[in-house]
Amino acid sequence: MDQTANQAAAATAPAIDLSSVEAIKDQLRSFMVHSVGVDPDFASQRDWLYALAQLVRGRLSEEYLATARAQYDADARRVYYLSMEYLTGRSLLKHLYDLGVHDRVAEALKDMGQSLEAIQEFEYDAALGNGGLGRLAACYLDSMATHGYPGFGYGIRYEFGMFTQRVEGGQQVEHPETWLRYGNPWEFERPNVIYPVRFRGRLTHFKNETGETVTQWVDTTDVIAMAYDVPVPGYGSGKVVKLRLWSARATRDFDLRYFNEGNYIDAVKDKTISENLSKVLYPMDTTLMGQELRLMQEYFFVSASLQDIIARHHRKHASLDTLPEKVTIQLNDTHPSLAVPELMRLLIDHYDYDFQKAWDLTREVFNYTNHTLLPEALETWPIAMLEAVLPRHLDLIYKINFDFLQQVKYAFPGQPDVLSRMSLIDDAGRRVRMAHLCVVGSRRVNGVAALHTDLMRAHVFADFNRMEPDKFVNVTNGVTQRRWLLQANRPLADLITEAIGEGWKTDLSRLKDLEPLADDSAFRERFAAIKRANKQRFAGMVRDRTGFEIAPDMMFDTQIKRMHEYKRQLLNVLHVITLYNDLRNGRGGDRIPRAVTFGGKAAPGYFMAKLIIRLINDVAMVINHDRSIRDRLKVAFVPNYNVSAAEIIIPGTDLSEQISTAGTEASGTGNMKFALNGALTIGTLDGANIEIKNAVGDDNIFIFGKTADEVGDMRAGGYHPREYYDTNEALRNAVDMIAGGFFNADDPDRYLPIRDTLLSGGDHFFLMADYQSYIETQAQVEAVYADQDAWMRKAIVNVANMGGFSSDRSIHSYAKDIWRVQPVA
Ligand code: 26V
Repeated sequence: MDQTANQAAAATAPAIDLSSVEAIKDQLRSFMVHSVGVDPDFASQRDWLYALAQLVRGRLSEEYLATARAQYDADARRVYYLSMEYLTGRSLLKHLYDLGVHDRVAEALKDMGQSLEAIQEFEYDAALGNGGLGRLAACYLDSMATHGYPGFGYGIRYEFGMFTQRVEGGQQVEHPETWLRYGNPWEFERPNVIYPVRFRGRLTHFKNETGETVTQWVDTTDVIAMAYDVPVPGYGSGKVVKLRLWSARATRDFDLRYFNEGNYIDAVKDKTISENLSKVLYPMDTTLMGQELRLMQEYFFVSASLQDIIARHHRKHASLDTLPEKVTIQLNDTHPSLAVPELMRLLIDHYDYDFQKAWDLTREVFNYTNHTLLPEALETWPIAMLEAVLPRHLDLIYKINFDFLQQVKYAFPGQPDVLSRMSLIDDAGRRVRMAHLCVVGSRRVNGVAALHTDLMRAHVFADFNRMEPDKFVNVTNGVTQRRWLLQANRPLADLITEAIGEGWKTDLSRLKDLEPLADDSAFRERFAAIKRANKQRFAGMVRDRTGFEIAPDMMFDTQIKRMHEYKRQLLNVLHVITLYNDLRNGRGGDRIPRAVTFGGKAAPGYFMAKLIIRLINDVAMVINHDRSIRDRLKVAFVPNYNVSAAEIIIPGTDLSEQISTAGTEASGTGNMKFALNGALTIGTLDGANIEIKNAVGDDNIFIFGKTADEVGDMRAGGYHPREYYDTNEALRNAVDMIAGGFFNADDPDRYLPIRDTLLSGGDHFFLMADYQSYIETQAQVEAVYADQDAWMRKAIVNVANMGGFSSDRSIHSYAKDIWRVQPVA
């Protein structure tokens, strides 16, 4: 068939019909028989989930094909988002809302004796990410699809996503997450979309006919990357962004000879080794582990993606000269940094470009987002490892570095120390600095919140910023209101729509129209009733997962995020213990009853983070069982915090804890989700908290603690945490109870390491310095909470001013300032 005939065939293919309850029912039965292969009269809830997903996927496929064809026909400039992580969560409800068929489908299922709410529980969370960085990537694809940007995501189809966390004896225990056990109903397997990815081997050099030295990478060990496509629909846009995830396959599968050589068992053994590449997501998001498998994963993903991008470019364009015109690539942190030398390698070794021309093209294609300033999270790879695994890339990195250091010499004459600071190579440690490679190889580099970008320019990339100031820009993070309000908090979404119309769903700035309603007592009552119902639901989850009872008339105070010392869950615990002491000692008569909930995973090898989880559980045991405080304080650690848990916890929270040491949390995005759902924030002047404060106003947020500048000065000028302990009795009591075995009489020394980090280990994250300010600010929170009218007024003002924190705003800003891409009609 020629192309026009194909087009006609696609247009006449029987369409999925979701326009009526009856049509949905007919097709659900049909998919149950033809796709799931089960008799509808005997189908389980999981069977119904799969039949429904097949039906929805069919519609998404139609929309995707139309989107792709329009982009192809328009020869649109495309943006490729390269991310090792996508923290999607569940998709069913999201897709139903995007397609505008949620209520109709719910009704169809009800007619058939099923419940949408019940069957959606059978979907596994797609947890192909650690935390903020992966969730951000998911929000960004949603916004690109909603607004019709020609976006395309690349990632890895990990067989095991983020581990499942269980709490046993108060401690975190990791279990593998087998999310693919029943198959992923959303993906399209593409056995024909495959690329070889090469590793190891050696370099040979020879002179060609024109006398130039040519380098060849030979004797490599190869793995095949095979594609799986996941459609990401926009909201009401009919547009779909493709997320292409790579899975590793042994080349042996494609090489029958190998099996015929007789060593069948060895052949199969080799196969499992190469297929390990896409086996598991690395579950540590800050501490670096210089593991070869991780390096190989990063390269595997980058190489397949670039080969695919070039193949797509070649469908329309004969030459790669036009690559920077048609393609822009966003590097989500340094994890895909090998894309820079990989594109160089492809241009030079496969397409005959000379170094300079290849470098000019490469630097026009890439952009890089930095997501953390923590030194321990900045990726570097040992030179020796690169030499063994990717010798050609190391060779090109040296050449890039040589060329770059010439520019540095020119820009900063007579300053040899600048050369060694800016070099891509850390000579002392014999390592390659991946962030430097990204900066040098990119056209734009962005931070993820105003403060973060400032700090990035002033510290980690200060020299680079002096050399190329226009390269560095800010794009503050955002979250998609389709998942974090429409789907996660339908009652509030409906109330808002009733009040101001539906515009907010694709233009969050419209929420501003809610602001006058903060003074409307009838509106406030409805808003409060919704919060109460959401708290009830949250309390149910706490009961199911911990056995603890928390009551909706308590203040629900929540901290959910990865467990990390810089995020200071321990500061929260110090407040909880202080509160407990007040209550025990009769100083708490007029205190507001509080339920303090924690949730978050610790990296499996992160001793201190795991110890803090255990402390929270020990503290919870003692406080929750102390009858003397008469249910005025409860503490819970909710196991296995993930996207689906967040969808219940966030709408049911009154007080959002965003208490990182100023200057450490790049942006935070949970802070935005909470405020969007009418929680008030207690937080430091860190990351996007600062911008949230500017948006909602000082009276509608609780700010405490040292500023980033103050923390910086104290670090430089000598900080003495012990002085706070010596002079603050409440703080001393709390620390002594932790260290003295008050919460763990069975093993009283358990928490000595916590006291040591605070008192003798330098208290790296300034808990002691911020304690008093935090305690006082928590008291102010209670004073406001005591006046529920005042509280609800502030909560509504928060919602009304969250317009700037939509991922739509972020994406429009990337599109305009960084990518230079336009929506395709
Ligand atoms: C780092 C590493 C290091 C090597 C092993 C695997 C791994 C995986 C992830 C990371 C990234 C850590 C950086 C990160 O997640 N940053 C968070 O990004 C959010 C989105 O921009 C931001 O809101 C958070 O403040 C920031 O901590």
